[in-house]
Amino acid sequence: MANSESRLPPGQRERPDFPRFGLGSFASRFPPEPERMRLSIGGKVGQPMEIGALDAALPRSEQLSDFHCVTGWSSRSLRWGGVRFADFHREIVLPQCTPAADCQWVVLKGADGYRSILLLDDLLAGDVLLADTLDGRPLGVDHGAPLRIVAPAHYGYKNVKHLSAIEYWPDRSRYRFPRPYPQFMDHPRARVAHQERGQFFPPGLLLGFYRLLVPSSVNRSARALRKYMQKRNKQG
Ligand SMILES: Nc1nc2c(c(=O)[nH]1)N[C@H]1C(S)=C(S)[C@@H](COP(=O)(O)O)O[C@H]1N2
Ligand SMILES: [Mo]
Repeated sequence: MANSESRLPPGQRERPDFPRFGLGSFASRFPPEPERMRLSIGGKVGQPMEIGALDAALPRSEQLSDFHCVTGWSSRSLRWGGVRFADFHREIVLPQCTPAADCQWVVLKGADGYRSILLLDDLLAGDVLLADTLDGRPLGVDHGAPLRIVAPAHYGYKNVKHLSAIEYWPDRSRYRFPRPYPQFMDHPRARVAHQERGQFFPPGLLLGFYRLLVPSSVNRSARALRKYMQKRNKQG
């Protein structure tokens, strides 16, 4: 497992903190009801379904993992809690929704309009969580309340926050990286160890460009969060 003694993957630099992070317009987007879990399971399935809580019978899991944003920053040894995606898939999705046998891809959608896609095989890895706690506390709106994907072997942009839908599909034809992100930013697998940062351009070039965006994106995300919290506090 990733820990503080292990070396960082290629191109990554450690940050002492774990900032809220969203590029472009996503810095100032929030889910309408971050305290309420509503997760739909769909796509090419026999029976779509909507759930309002993780089944209490599913085994809970805690893990320490490093988090790697494609823009080059990493936060180390984050303590996530939740349910393994593999357990959820096997215990809930397979028996109750029956995805078609040829569904290799899974689209993950966030309640803020964000989305990403991963191979089902990648999501079934033992360190992929449907996480609802960080550091032993329920996820805050900054880090994906009420539920997010944690897939440590994949760049941050695959780790969808505010998870609202999981869709099973045979191919990637129904999926598009959310606007205003250009397609080159979206690698189908985005494995950190292989520096699959994006498409069409070499990873070093993307990284050089991305690094320039980090300070302003971190600031913008933090400012938007402060504004959001002020508004919420006023509303009571
Ligand atoms: N719903 C949603 N999920 C998202 C994003 C987003 O803007 N919205 N940004 C992605 C990116 S680029 C990164 S690096 C991580 C950041 O997670 P954090 O804000 O908890 O640090 O979330 C990813 N998941
Ligand atoms: Mo990111």
